[in-house]
Amino acid sequence: MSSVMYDIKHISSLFDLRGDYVFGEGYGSGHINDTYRVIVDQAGLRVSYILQRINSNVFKQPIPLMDNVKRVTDEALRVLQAEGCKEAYRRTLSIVNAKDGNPYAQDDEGNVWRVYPFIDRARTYDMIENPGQCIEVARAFGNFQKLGANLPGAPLFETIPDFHNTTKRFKTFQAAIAADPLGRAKSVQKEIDWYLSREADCHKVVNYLASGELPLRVTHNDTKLNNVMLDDVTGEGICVIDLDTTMPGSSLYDFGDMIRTSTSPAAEDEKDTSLVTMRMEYFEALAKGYCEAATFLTPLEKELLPFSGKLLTMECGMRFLTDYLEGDTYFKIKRPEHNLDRTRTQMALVESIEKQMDAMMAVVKKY
Ligand code: ADP
Ligand code: GN1
Ligand code: MG
Repeated sequence: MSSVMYDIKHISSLFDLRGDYVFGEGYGSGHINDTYRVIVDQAGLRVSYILQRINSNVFKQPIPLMDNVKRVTDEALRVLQAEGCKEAYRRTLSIVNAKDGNPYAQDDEGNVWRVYPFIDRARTYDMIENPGQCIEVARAFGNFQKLGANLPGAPLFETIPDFHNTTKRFKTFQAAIAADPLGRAKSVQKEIDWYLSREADCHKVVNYLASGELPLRVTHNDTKLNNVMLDDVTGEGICVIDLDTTMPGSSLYDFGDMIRTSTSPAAEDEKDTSLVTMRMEYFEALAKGYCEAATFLTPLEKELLPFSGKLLTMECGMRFLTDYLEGDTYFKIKRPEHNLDRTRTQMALVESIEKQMDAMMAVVKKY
């Protein structure tokens, strides 16, 4: 949650919530936006909404971003309703407009806010609990990509340019080491050298995309475990959320981040890195769920599925370390060395993936 206090009651009043404000509270554990649960009394019935401040340090153009979100969620709703889904509004986010008719509202400081209906009887998980959840998560994101493949209209707006361009991420990392504004580099030389030694891996997918050997698709680009809601009763992956980075990308970015966030028994910020490991049973469940839904994958995309886990974990670790060197300006932190702890878990996970690459390849061949 942001350290800044906002007047949630006032901001809620900018939206067409058709009820009397009851209360609002900070919600969730995302690293980027400020998320609140707001409860209103609608003619005697208590109804919850999600109210979010879009992080403008991260998303420089929140209004075209909201246009993306509107296009994607409108299409999801249209498809669900055409299929006769009885709970279409539980299976996609949908935008609640502001009173002026816009899909967002701006406060007096220029912050951009949005509201979604609160998805009930479902939750997100920060830690994976069993391989069955991996199947659900991978299927949900695979189906989301299918939806993206049929999205009508012009390409989506690139909300963060070069978000997964690991060649550029590597250059930014090198620049942070050179600038070293807080003099932190010398204390993390081991970590820096570890990432620098893996430069070659950073160029692989970027080069395949540039040559056209890998296709550009509409991808979610932030497929961490807690960006999909699982039904409380059935465990089904019912709704993909956090759509801010939905834009052109590679299927490998999405699958890679699922491996990063859904195969290890350790938290992203675990201090004891000996607990971090890529569990094959969980990887197999991801591969199964994803390949069943993502029927469009090319042979090269399939071949690179195991590598995608290494790439996205490395990328994320490098981003955490860059943020640590730059003074923790991007990811929310709750303790001084939070980004450093995150950096180290990602290193341990990459090493675990590296050791199991051949076995992961054998698993992918089954699906
Ligand atoms: P961030 O970009 O900061 O990760 P998210 O959009 O992922 O923000 O939201 C943070 C958390 O809030 C999610 O992990 C989820 O637990 C919860 N959340 C977001 N949208 C909804 C919703 N519509 N219904 C219920 N919970 C939600
Ligand atoms: C951020 O917003 P959230 O918490 O779902 C980040 C991802 C990182 C992730 C690391 C827009 O995701 O790219 O992989 O933290 N989102 C953005 O946990 O940078
Ligand atoms: Mg999130």
